[in-house]
Amino acid sequence: MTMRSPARRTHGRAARTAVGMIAAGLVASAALAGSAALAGASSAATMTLRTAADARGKDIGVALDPNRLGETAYRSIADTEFSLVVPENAMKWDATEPTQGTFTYTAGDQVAAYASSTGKELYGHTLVWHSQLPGWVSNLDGAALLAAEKSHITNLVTHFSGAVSSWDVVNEAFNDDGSRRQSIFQTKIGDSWIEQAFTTARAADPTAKLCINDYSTDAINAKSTAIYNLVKDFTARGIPIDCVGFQAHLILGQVPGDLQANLQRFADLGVDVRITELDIRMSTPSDATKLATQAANYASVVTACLAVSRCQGITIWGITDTYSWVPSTFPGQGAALVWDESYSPKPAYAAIVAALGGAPTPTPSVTPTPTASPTAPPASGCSVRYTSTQWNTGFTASITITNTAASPVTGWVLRWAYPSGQTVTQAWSSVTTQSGAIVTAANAAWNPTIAAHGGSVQFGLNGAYSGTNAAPTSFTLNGAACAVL
Ligand code: G2I
Repeated sequence: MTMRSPARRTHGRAARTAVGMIAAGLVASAALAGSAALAGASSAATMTLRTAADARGKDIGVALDPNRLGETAYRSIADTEFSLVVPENAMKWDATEPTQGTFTYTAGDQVAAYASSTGKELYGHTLVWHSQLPGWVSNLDGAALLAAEKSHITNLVTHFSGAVSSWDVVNEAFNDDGSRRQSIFQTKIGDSWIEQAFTTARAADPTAKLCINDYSTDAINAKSTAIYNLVKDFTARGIPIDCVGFQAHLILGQVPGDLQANLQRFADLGVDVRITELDIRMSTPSDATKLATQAANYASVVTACLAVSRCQGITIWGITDTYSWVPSTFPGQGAALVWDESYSPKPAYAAIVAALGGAPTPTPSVTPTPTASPTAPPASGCSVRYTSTQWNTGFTASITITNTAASPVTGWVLRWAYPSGQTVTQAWSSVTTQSGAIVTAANAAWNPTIAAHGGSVQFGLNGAYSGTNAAPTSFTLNGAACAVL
């Protein structure tokens, strides 16, 4: 069998992890220097999906449309949040070989250049797929089609050799019942079309990882078992295959309970696994309850991947809901991605960071070390707005403190009691600790001041609850009671 561990891929992972380690080191030094507040603030200020995933040694990827890179928000999120890009459409057959033997790499090259210039891994998608085929392919007989398949693979893999670290060589080759999809490749070439594709790709670039990719294979079911059996068969016969992609185009509330076990059974065959096209759709419009469920669902997928050491990472199938493929394919459904149509992060964003272990985690047993000056005067007027969205056993809260007094607050400590046994698991933009029901949130190093006459600060937290999740009914700011909005 031809398993391998490409040096280029390993270097990329090591480099990104090193960045995470440096960040962690800075946090540790700050804490050692005696400022837990600074530690929390550093971590919160720099935390992105990418820094959180890097620290866990996982890729966090996005399907990219190079035509959108001119949009500031799109570009900025792509730049900051992701460590891997996959062209959503730019490397497909219709985009790259619209006329037989004539290859157009313009859009694919744009994605490759973007990945290279921003230090991201480039994942190739997809070499052979029954969909988005140019018309000329359908006119070929079996022998000509096999020759065209090999030519297409050889040209693409050679062109992107050294840039693409892994390829979806074959996409969506199976039916839900585990039988082969009756695509043009299957009907005209026969069963061997898949192994011919993998062998051809390996010959064109011996260092790229070669994957098979499909949807509705996230659970243990007839379709995923068919791919499992293909991997076993290829491995036994020495046909190259390195990885299996699980698209995970999921429906709200329907993350398979056996996702982790499914990933693990493939990993146990000796191949890498990856969540390749994650999105979680809902009936539109969205609302706070659906978004909270979606956040929990995204977190579950991340948690499953983290639990499987051969799971390379998670790729989300786009940035903003505006450009998602979902509404045009499933009318009445959408809101499937992590950023909404205004590019605002949805609750799923914080949930993914939290699942990656990225947000600063308070340690309840440690005595709080607020940065508020002991001499800071009690606030003479303040109000607090506390909102939360919750799912089964978790919640995300947003807390806004407004200074209604005539003088600024410099150094703040907000305290409240949780009425129904809630526990804080992560917090950001504050240094938050908990002792029993009492939560103490102090300013981070960078946000100590609340301006007079209506200035405000906002911070957030994730928590766990059981049964009820009642909001706190009173708050004190530097010891003085605040109005509750
Ligand atoms: O269908 C969702 C995904 C399922 N797995 C394989 C993926 O490659 C697939 O991605 C989608 C893209 O997100 C869509 O953007 O594949 C679709 C094609 O089946 C893509 O849609 C196509 C439109 O159908 C075309 O009309 C359009 O010209 O995108 C093309 C480029 O914008």
